[in-house]
Amino acid sequence: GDEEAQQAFDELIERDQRIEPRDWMPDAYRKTLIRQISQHGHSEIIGMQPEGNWITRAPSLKRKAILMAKVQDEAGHGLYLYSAAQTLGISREEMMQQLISGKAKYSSIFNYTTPTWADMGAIGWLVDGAAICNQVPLCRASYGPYGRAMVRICKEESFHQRQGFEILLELMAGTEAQREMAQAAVNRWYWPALMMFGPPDDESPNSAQSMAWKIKRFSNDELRQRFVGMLVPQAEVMGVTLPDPNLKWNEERQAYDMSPIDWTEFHEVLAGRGPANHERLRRRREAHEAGAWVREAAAEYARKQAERAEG
Ligand code: FAQ
Repeated sequence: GDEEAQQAFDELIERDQRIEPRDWMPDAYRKTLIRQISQHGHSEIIGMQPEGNWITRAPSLKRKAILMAKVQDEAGHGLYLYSAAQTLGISREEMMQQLISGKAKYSSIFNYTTPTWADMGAIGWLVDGAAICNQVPLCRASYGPYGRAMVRICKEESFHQRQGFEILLELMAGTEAQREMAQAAVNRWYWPALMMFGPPDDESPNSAQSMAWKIKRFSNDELRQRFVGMLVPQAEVMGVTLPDPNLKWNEERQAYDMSPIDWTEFHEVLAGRGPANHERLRRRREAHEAGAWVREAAAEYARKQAERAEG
């Protein structure tokens, strides 16, 4: 019965083994995975826009080719993640409806604008950097299809982070105006990147259960600390300043002291009132509508192929 199934599930989690799509799982486990994986997929798909915005204006053919490849990788990540969520019993169509109706969440970070080329560097360095910090532990998530998708995604994400670092490094070795542009982009993206890790631990309603289920392995604040620790030496190499006058290693706590995060801004963005929420959803909706004929043609083609196979 259900009690036995629950016990088998608990044992798999306890032994650090994987839950697979056909295994019995508690409804709440299924629900939280659908929530997190679909939000993650939506973030990748919406996350194509801030950088897609610069493909036609990249400063050289080489930069344009790299940026196109990166944005294509993001589409691929979105698709693996949607596939992983589908193994839990939700359809692609339903997830897409949740996204374009504005019901689904996606990462707060993609609601900020990209006014300069240096923002491409800051996104790669800070946003992909935060993504890696958060996602490397997710490679060990207890749900098999999610953990396995994360392995490939993290490899691609590391390349993305390096290309962002390299854009900023080159700008920092350039003219005074280029250095200022790089610093301004770092100033714009630093705090929003710290917010990517989610609310502080004592205000994170999902953390305790997700950690007990071994979906999450570290808390939001732990990962945020780890991220800052990764940035400090890299900022020194580039010569950029992280925009927090109170950022300092605390020997006693073995952690960085930092200024408080402006959680009001975070909640405003989540409520749909960030700088680009409206634009992001509008463009996603338009693309979905413009793509309707492709989906119809593909479905019709599949139907004919099936008919032929039968006949
Ligand atoms: N934005 O209780 P918790 C990328 C929500 S990387 C929006 O702590 P949880 C790569 C949260 O959903 C970005 N909402 O929740 C890329 C929950 O709401 P709900 C995507 C946020 O799940 C780079 C509520 O607040 N990465 O795309 C945010 O335990 C460059 C309470 O929070 C992932 O999705 C936020 N920042 O922890 C692409 C990673 N933070 O659902 C293109 C996977 C929290 O109860 C270009 N996800 N919320 O209504 C996770 O690791 C977790 O879901 C967390 C949140 C850590 C994000």
